[in-house]
Amino acid sequence: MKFYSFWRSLAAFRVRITLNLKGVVPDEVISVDLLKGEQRQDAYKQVNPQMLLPALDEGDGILFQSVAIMEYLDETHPNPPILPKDPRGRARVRGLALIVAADAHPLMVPRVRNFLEQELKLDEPTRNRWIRHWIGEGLAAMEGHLSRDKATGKFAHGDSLTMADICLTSQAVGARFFEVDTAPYPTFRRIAETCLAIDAVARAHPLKQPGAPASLGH
Ligand SMILES: N[C@@H](CCC(=O)N[C@@H](CS)C(=O)NCC(=O)O)C(=O)O
Repeated sequence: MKFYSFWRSLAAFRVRITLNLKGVVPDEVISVDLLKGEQRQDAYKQVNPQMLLPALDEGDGILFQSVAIMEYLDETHPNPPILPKDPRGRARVRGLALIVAADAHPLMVPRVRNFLEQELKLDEPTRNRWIRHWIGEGLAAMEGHLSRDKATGKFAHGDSLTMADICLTSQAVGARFFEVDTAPYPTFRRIAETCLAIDAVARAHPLKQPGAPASLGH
């Protein structure tokens, strides 16, 4: 198994958590440096034409998109499960996961930030306003669901960790990277803290990966 990853990638973080939870160790972790734009070079474009991390290769065709990869790992390594058994629960967990993976996180990735800077010529404070706005919208949406729904427990769905928690945790770390205060979202924050205290999650943290700085300096 080859895992294409980068320390800072929040989508790769989601897959790292899943791999750790399931005790799967890739044979090779290939770092694609997003800060140097390596994802747009031919070598990686051959791997993933979308030029995004993460990607997983088990020798029979590339897997891409973190949610699809997490579900694949859940189906191939069922223990511990990261989706509930019941259809309604699965739909809720997928919905919460997609608030992050499909709606909030895609608005803050390098290709969007680069376009805002290089094509739209937005200065750094304006770009940061964009990023923080969309992070805040995602956090508010998550908090709205989590705080009102009886299905929320110790974790986002009941008392065991699911794909919703994995995505939630990635966005909590993203909020930290961009200095967004999560205090207005107490249920979200509580669950993120619970998840980050779990060894499989803590070990997957972006700042714990090879090549990562000790901190982001803020
Ligand atoms: N929806 C995708 C998002 C993938 C994504 O945007 N990955 C980022 C890193 S977290 C990336 O590779 N960005 C490269 C770029 O924006 O140029 C997923 O969940 O896998």
